[in-house]
Amino acid sequence: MRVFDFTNAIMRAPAPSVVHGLRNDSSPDPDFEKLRAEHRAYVSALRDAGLSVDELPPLDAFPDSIFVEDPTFIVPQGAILLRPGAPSRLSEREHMRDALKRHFGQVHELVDGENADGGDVLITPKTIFIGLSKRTNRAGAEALQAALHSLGRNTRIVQTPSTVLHLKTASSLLDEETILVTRAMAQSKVFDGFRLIVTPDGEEAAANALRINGTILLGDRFPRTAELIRGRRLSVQTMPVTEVAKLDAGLSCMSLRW
Ligand code: CIR
Repeated sequence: MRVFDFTNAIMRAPAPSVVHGLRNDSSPDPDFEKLRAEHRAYVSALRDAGLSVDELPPLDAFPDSIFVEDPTFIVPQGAILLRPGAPSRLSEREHMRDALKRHFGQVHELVDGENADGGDVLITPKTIFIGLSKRTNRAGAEALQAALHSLGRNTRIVQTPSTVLHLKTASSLLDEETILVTRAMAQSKVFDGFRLIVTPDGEEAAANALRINGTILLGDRFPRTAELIRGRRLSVQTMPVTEVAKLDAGLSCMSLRW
């Protein structure tokens, strides 16, 4: 199954409230204008790669709503409206429904008690990995698994390392058989059978990279990771994500792609 060929994306413009987004530590608030510039650079990178980007309006009532990857999950066969595990993010899903229906004939929905964040879901050619985490519970993972099976996709439920927010905070697919991972993720053995590239010490946040067609988008603070990826003859485009990182986010979180 081809998993890097994208023609479409959904994104949401940041509202000023984004600076109050959730974070796990006491990181300072991001700077709104700088974060907006990072978001614009990301939209441009997707458009330059040939994607048609449906950019949704800002939602000031939901600081984390630019991270559209979490309330929704998309494969070319269909869309699933998830239920984010953070209470402040749950109703973001209500603001994604119309956008999903604009693009997909069939939209599956998780129901009360089934929590899953799209950040916990990694697509690989043969299997879609669903990570159990503080945001994704077993009921949510199993409901998502059932929805994906009905769309003809194979899945596996695994454990997200307890040190990270989401499965994809610590992993991203670089090519059909290679995954960029943090050391903790590599030690978990979840991706046994894949070739693993481990982020160098101090560059763990690089693990949330994003391949769009032939290019890997990577944060610009990770030169050693960039070198490792280029060493595998893959093309890398670096982007600023310093402000977004203050909200425990990276490159996959800001778009839905298919
Ligand atoms: C949150 O804690 O939900 C946001 N501040 C960050 C979400 C990042 N999303 C992702 O990794 N898919």
